[in-house]
Amino acid sequence: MTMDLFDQLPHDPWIETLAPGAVVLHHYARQQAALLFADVIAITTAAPFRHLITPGGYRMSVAMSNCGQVGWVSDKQGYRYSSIDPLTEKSWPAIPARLMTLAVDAAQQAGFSQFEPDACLINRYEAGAKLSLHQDKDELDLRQLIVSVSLGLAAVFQFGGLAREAKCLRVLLTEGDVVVWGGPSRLNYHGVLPLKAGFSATTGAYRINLTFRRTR
Ligand code: MD6
Ligand code: FE
Repeated sequence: MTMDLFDQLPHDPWIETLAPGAVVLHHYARQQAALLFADVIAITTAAPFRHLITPGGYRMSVAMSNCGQVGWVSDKQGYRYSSIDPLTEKSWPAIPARLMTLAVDAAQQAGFSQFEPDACLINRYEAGAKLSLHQDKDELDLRQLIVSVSLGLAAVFQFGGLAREAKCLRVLLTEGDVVVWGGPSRLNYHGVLPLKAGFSATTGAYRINLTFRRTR
């Protein structure tokens, strides 16, 4: 009998299940990372990254932008989706074809057909930036999944339960990792721990995360 050591390693991309309906397709988009980042640069040239102010008056450490028919915005009035970028007072740039194809293919890979995102929120983390535990619940139809794509520096993603107090799993999200998340865990609390300083050949000093959603 021959022992093939490669058979004992996870296949690339390898799939990790976080909870019912939530999987990580590790490295799924890695070979496309530089092209995806070029799309992010084009989008954020038209709709620049900005640090939103939460309804409570705090400046978010993560810088954000959007593409798609609507974008996620926050100010003293609250969180909402808006078809106009309040910074430029124009529509958001369209979701580029390469990003759209990636999101739809990843959803299908995870067993969800029929994903038609209308919004993509873009998060940019610098060293020390974090995203506190939250639920994504500003979308109209919470049966719709979310597809998340990470580029550049790695970060620790916390994935909890339906109560803020529930114990969190910790998953390292590295370049090209895609999280496909829907079904019973759609409203689970989640967050990102403060980014460690580093250098990425793709993004330099940053981590970029894209979340594709169907908002209405
Ligand atoms: C991030 N992601 O990874 C933040 N939300 O930077 C999210 O908040 C998120 O990855 C909903 C679904 C997937 C996500
Ligand atoms: Fe989220």
